[in-house]
Amino acid sequence: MNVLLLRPHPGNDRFGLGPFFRVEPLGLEYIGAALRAAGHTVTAADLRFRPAAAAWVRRSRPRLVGISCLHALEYERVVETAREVRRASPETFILVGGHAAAAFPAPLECDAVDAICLDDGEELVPAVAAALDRGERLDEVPGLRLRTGDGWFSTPEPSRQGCLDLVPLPARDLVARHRHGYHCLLFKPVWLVETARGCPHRCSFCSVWQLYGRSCRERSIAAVVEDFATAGDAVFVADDLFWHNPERSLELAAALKKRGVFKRWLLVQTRTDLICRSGELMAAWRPLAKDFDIFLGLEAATDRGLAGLAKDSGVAASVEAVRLARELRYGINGNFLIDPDWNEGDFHDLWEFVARHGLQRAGFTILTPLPGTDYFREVASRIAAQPWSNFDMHHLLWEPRLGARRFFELYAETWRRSILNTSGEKGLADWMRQVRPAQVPYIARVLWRTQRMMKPAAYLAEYEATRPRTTAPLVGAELPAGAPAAGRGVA
Ligand code: B12
Repeated sequence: MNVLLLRPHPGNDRFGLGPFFRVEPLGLEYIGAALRAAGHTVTAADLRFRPAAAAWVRRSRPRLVGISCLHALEYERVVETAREVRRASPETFILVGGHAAAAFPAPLECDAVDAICLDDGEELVPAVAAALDRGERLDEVPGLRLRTGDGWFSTPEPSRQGCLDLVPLPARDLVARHRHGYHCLLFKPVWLVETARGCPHRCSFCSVWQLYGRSCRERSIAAVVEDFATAGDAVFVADDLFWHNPERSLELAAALKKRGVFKRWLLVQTRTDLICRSGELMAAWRPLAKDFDIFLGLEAATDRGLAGLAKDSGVAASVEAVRLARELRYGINGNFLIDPDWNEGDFHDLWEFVARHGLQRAGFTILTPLPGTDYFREVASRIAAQPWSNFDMHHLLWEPRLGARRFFELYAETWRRSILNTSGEKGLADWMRQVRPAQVPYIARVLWRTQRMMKPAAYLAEYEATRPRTTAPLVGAELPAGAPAAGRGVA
């Protein structure tokens, strides 16, 4: 069967680190490998480079189209893409999957979509293809939301615990033509590698642990080593919590070293308390790359703030983790969350913390109830209707305590104190010195776009343009009955 896999343009990367990151659609590459193993012919298109879904449909004549939906902010674009595919080929079966689709499928339940995948795709997509091939009904394929003449219903429970080694290596050749367009920060081209999936912690803003029931699944050492060895020089590790299993992580570092793997750049994401107890591990990993960055969920500048986010860690761990990582010559990036309920003092506390610990490389996102979290379930029925593209953690979903104008002034000021401000401590020339001459136009373009984050008027204009004009809730009926009426300041 001909299968077409599509990665839509998210539609909204005007704010945040979006312009700094564009990575390959790794989930689709794994699904593509699984489909090929089952004998299907696979085409993949990354619509972020050329947004022409219909042209790809005409060219590849698919019986099945899979569309990925990673982030809640992409729901509208995913539905638009499904409509475009439907118009181009009314008989094609349209399946949507990916993190946001599985965590909260409701916004995708429309006529343009035939089914939504609530599980990993490696097993499920070939199962859907096989059923379509045999002309069978899909009711018995587990892990689907399925459109029928009587509305949407769920097929048997998904496993959500499938083995990550089912497909050892992604089919990276599917989007190889875009390799030089994939980039992270100053590095281009970049490879995305996954060694493990899931997280056992319970941060209130994160939808990952809630989808996977706090589980952590690992790929085999042999598969990961092969993937690293065949990937390029700059690697972003997609794992939700890197170094989670110390024994396995030490074993992996040793196996990579033995294979002679050495990268120009590595980026991993992890927690501060984990770093504090992982000195030996960190020392073992550091020689694997010339530059090695860690993305840390710093989240708040006070213990009270961290406790409010169920972070189960304190600022002492944040400070110690930063010290330890720097001692081992790791670069520290991170993120802080800014609560719409903040007063002026809260902003000042954050600025003071950032300055005191030299955390100007961190980013700042607005605390947002992301679909798939308990926080979302608590407040969703009282968030007024607005575009899902506002769920990019740089928009306000309701009027903040300080009022939108003042909030955005302080939010923009927070970004102005970061290294992304080219009028600040790190000027344009300093950035240019860090890249090869051929990369100067790219980095200049990215930085130029990023300056928008330092302009309160840019945020305010979007807030005014998409601010809810009615009191109709964003979602209602489909939320679990009796969801608690917590949350602050919600419309
Ligand atoms: C890489 C990544 C990014 C990359 C971009 C990825 C891309 N391709 O464009 C970057 C760094 C740019 C990014 C940015 C952001 N991200 Co992001 N990102 C991730 C991350 C860490 C890994 C995704 C990944 O590739 N995993 C590896 C692959 C192999 O797994 P997978 O994608 O889950 O694929 C499997 C299944 O989902 C399924 N599947 C996937 N696609 C499809 C398609 C079909 C048809 C089917 C059937 C199945 C299927 O099968 C696959 C194989 O098993 C996830 C974390 C996560 N666990 O999902 C967060 C995550 C998706 N991001 C998140 C967030 C919040 C953001 C930001 C808003 C953060 C910010 N601070 O600004 C921005 C938004 C940027 C923007 N404006 O577009 C949240 C989304 C929450 C939500 N409910 O919306 C996540 C879940 C992180 C978290 N802990 O909460 N992100």
